[in-house]
Parts: sequence; structure tokens; C-alpha cells
Amino acid sequence: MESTEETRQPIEALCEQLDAAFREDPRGTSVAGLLEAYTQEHGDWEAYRHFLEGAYTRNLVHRTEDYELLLLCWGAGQESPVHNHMGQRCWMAIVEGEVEEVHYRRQDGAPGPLIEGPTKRYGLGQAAFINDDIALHLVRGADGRAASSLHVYAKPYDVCLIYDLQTGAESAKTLSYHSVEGVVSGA
Ligand code: CSS
Ligand code: FE2
Repeated sequence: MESTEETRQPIEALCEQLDAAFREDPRGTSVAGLLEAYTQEHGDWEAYRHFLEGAYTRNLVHRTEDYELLLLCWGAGQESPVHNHMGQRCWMAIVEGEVEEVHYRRQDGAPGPLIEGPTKRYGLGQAAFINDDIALHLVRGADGRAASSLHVYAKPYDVCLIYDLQTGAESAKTLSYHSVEGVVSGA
């Protein structure tokens, strides 16, 4: 992602700010504020917006050794499986519609159904944070409606663990990109 000062898009400026933020502080203390400021003012994330029948899409905006920035597009009724974040930090900021997440945790000791925690709802321009110490979660557009959200994962990861609601059984899921820097994979 390279461009001159005059042509630099707001989302490119956001990536530069995130590059600097993680260089200065790997914990990403300023990330939620940067995401909120961007999502409240800018619409050029639309260049990465792709919906697909059947599943939510993961669209890569920018990836470094420290973090990745993705736009996730949640079609009506689509949701993620219950998943973890592989010991990494995850920020989410809403750019279109409203998003809800449902928290879960596993039973202590014995196998069994996941235990449901709170459901949280986020509107346009709001940011959320999660890691494995907080909860497992599933994410979807609120009220079964379409939505889009920017996600930062620090550090990036390509496989996560997903969980069966009824049994608590854990399995690995490979995470892939529907598009990279605006270009649909395989197109
Ligand atoms: N972790 C899921 C989205 S909810 S944070 C994913 O990256 O596909
Ligand atoms: Fe997640």
C-alpha cells in the first residue's frame, strides 16, 4: 500500500497510524481510539466491501508482522462459529449496520455444552475488544441484518479454534481471505 501524500486515502492513513501504534506499543493501547476515529469520519472502507451468499467474508486491507486489518462483511443471517483468538488481541469497529457478539465459555474440567454469557451490541463507529481471557464468542449482524466491521488482529493468525455449542468439542478452522487489498481471490 504505497501512495503519495496527495493521493493517500483515509484508510491508508489509518494503516500508517496502526503501523506506528504497534511499533510503539505491541499491546496496541491506542488502537480502539484510532479505529473509532476512522469509522466515525470515513467511508473509503467500501473499496474492500464484498458480500457472499452463504458465509461472511474476510477481506484483507493490510497485514504486517505485528497486526492485520480486515473488513468483515456479515450478510443477513450470517454468523461466525463460536471461536477463540489464538492468544492474540482482537479489535472490531462497526462501519455499516449494527453487530452483535455472544460470549461463551467452556465448562470447567468436564466436557459439555458451552456456557452462554452476555450478548453485546455495537453500532456505527463503536469499537469492541476481545481476547481469550475475556471469552470465546460468535459474531453476526444484529437482528439478522447485514453489517460490516473492521477488525484488527495482533498478531495475525491463519488458524483458530472453533467450538461445538452442544458438546464443547474444539476443532481447528483455517481462516482465509475472500479478497486481498480489494481484489477478490481467484478472480
Ligand atoms: N475472528 C473471526 C471474526 S469475529 S472477531 C474471523 O476473523 O473470521
Ligand atoms: Fe472473533
